[in-house]
Amino acid sequence: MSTNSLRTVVALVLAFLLAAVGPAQAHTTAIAVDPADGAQLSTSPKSVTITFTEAPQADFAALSVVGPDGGQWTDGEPTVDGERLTVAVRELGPAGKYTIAYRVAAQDGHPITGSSTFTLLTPGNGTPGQSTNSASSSSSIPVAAGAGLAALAVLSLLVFAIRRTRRSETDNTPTA
Ligand SMILES: [Cu+2]
Repeated sequence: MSTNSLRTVVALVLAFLLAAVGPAQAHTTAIAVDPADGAQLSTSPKSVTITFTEAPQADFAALSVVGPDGGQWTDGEPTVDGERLTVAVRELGPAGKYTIAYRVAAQDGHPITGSSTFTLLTPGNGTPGQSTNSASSSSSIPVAAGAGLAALAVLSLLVFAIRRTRRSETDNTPTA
């Protein structure tokens, strides 16, 4: 690979890095969560809905509800309808804190993630579903794509740095 193409690669990698770690605030934000953050409920909600300032992309949407037991309490896949991201919820089980976590892609591609909680005061008779929802682990939601991209970029830079170091160690002839 020539020095010029290496420079091009590095430039591209840096561009990707900047895109990945760029402005954290997306142009779209969630303006409402139902049930509201901190809500105390005596019965199971039928569904969970996140409302955004502008419609997110229909693809890549994830919405999970994880109970105090660690179980996944959503029923089926989430759907995007205009500005609203909704998922049906099973009849809940144990009383305690349930965590809602969501991730959508804005129209400009920015990921939008967030979470909130509600508390079930009276236990229900439901049983949790399988954790097939990709948003089931709230900590892994926000950065999966960005982290992968950043790791790739760092790796590329590392390879480039190693090559350059090796060249300067072995090649002592002037490069003018
Ligand atoms: Cu944006």
